[in-house]
Amino acid sequence: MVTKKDLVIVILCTLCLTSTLFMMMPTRSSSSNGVYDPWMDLNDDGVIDSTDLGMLGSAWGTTGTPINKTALLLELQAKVEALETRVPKKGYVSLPPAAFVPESNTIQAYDIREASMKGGPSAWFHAPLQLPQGAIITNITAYLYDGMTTGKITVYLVEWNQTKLHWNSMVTLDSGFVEAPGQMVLFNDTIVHSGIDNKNCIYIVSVWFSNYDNALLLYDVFIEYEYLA
Ligand SMILES: [Ca+2]
Repeated sequence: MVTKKDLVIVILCTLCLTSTLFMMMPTRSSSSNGVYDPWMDLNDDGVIDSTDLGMLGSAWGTTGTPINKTALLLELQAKVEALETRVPKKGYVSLPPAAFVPESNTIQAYDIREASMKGGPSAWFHAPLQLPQGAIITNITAYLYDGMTTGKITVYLVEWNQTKLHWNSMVTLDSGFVEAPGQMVLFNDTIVHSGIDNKNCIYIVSVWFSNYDNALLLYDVFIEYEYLA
């Protein structure tokens, strides 16, 4: 509790110190001892004057837990440096044909030597995708062969949200019905719901073959992502 008597003493002390400081200023500023100390500049205005002294006077007699400001500054600096060094790392997942499970009543064939698979008619294949929690999928590439003008292969990356009970299509790659370019590399870096949330979601790569034919083959689905180690 600050009494009136204390207040009067503080004001008198403040006035006394202020006038002393003003008297000292010309001498001190011209001497090597008058070095500006930012810790004493309480209102951070670049000058130590009566305002800082007044603030000190207002707080006169109060008590509390002291802070080692230099240690605090060094601790904050260390934390900032640690955050700055946490640059995202790149990760890669390659799904070979053998990673895909065919749906029932699907004709399918895997050629291990050529690392390819084919399926049909209207065949679905699915492969689970397990990535680190918090990873961001940046792009997906499908390596395939489409030599059919009447057939195509479609690759889907989907997310099943078990909390909200609905599917999210993240990206689709399609070789096209009309085109028959042969060897293809399909690439897409526009991924929707690209952040991996393993707590609430599961992730699946699904492939659809319109026909069972040597002219429709899937070789590899390649996924690139970023994560903080
Ligand atoms: Ca085609």
